[in-house]
Amino acid sequence: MNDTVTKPRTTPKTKATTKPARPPLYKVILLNDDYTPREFVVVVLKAVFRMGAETAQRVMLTAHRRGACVIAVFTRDVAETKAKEATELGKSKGYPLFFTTEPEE
Ligand code: TYC
Repeated sequence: MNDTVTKPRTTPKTKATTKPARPPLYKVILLNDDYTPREFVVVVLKAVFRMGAETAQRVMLTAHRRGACVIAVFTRDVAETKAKEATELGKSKGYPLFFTTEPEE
């Protein structure tokens, strides 16, 4: 019908020259307390953070001796969800076990 009508461009004229930035990462930190049984901390680390028995034991002991231990790094959403899930597991058993998050430098 009308041959002179031009279609709008659907692809950009130029390609982006820089790659999209990586999402910022957040640390999940395990805090020590005086009441949660060591074995229970290990169970939670294995279940929520998919750690093997030896790693979970080592991480638990590091938090126990030093007061805290960085256990993993994720995108913000994943870090916050896992920290909450792990903290809730302790709470469901009446333990004060606590996992927190903070942005990586
Ligand atoms: N300190 C606890 C106890 O002696 C064990 C424990 C270790 C608790 C690490 C929390 O993040 C923790 N029963």
